[in-house]
Amino acid sequence: MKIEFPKNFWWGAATSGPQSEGRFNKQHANVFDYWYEIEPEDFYNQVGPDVASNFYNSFREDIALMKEVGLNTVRTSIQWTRLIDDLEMGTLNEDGVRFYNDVINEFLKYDIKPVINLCHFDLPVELQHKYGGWESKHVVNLFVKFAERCFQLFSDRVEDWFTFNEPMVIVDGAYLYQFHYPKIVDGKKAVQVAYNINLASAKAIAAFRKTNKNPDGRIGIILNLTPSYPATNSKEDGAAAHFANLWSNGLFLNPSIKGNFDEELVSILDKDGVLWQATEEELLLIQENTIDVLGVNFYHPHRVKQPSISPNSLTVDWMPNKYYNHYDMPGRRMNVDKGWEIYPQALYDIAINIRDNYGNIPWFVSENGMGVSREERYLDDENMIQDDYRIQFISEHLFWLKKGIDNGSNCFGYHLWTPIDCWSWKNAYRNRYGFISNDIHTQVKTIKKSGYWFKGVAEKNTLELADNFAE
Ligand code: BGP
Repeated sequence: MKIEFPKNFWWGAATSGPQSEGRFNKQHANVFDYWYEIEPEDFYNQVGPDVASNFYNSFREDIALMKEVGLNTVRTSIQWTRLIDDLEMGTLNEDGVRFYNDVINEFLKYDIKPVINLCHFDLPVELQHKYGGWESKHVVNLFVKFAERCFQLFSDRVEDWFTFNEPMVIVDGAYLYQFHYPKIVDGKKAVQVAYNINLASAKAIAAFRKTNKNPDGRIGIILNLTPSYPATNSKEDGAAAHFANLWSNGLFLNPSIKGNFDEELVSILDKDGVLWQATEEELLLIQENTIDVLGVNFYHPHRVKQPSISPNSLTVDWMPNKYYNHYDMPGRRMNVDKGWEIYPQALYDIAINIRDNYGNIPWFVSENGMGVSREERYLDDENMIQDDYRIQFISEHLFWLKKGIDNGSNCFGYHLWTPIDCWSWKNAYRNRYGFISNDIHTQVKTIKKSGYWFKGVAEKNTLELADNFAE
């Protein structure tokens, strides 16, 4: 079976500044740099972000390898902590400007479209300590200043911009479930942070519309969408899944695309006494500055069931999961290394949801992928990782994505996480995701079987599936 994709489809991969560059020559520490300094034992094998995949030093060789695996677009992010010297004034760091100019030009030299994101969890830690980070609207304005500098410097060559990657993860990780620094547990603060990041994104979009130099320039946001499916057909499980979708997906999707927050969610947060502080002026700004394009990170679905305690019973602290419980569905397919369910059909559901409920906005899969640990298990005699499982994983997701496209969803691309195995937050180098492997001790990079395979798909713009391919 051959499946052809739309013309000019983005065949690419995504990484981020903090996960690939290394700390070399960086003026400021971000929250993860700092966290590693004070609590290295929180990171897998105590490996921190100091070297990452050495992209700061080896970007020319790395981009040449990305070309070899056929990528026509690559996303990375500009680090606030590298580009800006004085965070209040927004003054530029000379080496930071030089570095990002060189990187962008190198991508263009190979005819790879650079897709640039502005915040991939990497808030300068000084702003966390001084102002409470995203809890503060002053930090929102400093971010917009940084964003403006990026548009002024690079929008002559960069067409596709994104304000944030997975802002929901900042809310969950830093303010609810303690997997990001500063590991606060505070539902009310979490809700305010979500609002403030929505505001920061809208303000950055407004700045883009004033400073962008490129007639083809577009701006968007990258959201991790995890469709929530109820455990059973019961009314209670249905309500749990409904709330989980409003909270995990709608909190950023609605303001980003429709310019307002879902009324039902607002009234629940209000009733629970945790609603954000907002002004009329800010809400108008959010309304007027919606995105042009959407990036969707999809890894796994979310199965939910009714909460074990009644949402109306008194609890000391507000947590969103008082409205739902996670449900381990028996018989689900798992990526055992990462502990995530594999359910490619969800990509079809996402495509149809965007088509029907979000104005069929142009979107792309901005991250999808399979993290595998101890991947050297799959090395063959020629030193190549035989990652057939990754080829199967990508094929299945592309299959369901194409069904969504055939049904009218406006998807224009697919990016794997990640081009070259990179450092990953608390998990450091545990799970490998790339088309290209990286020996973290020698920084020797080698194309995996999936890299050569993907090149063929990208060149033909066609996915070829075996006759016995199982959906
Ligand atoms: C996404 C993030 C990426 C990357 C990926 C894999 O949520 O946007 O930055 O970290 O997850 O994560 P991990 O390596 O922890 O499995």
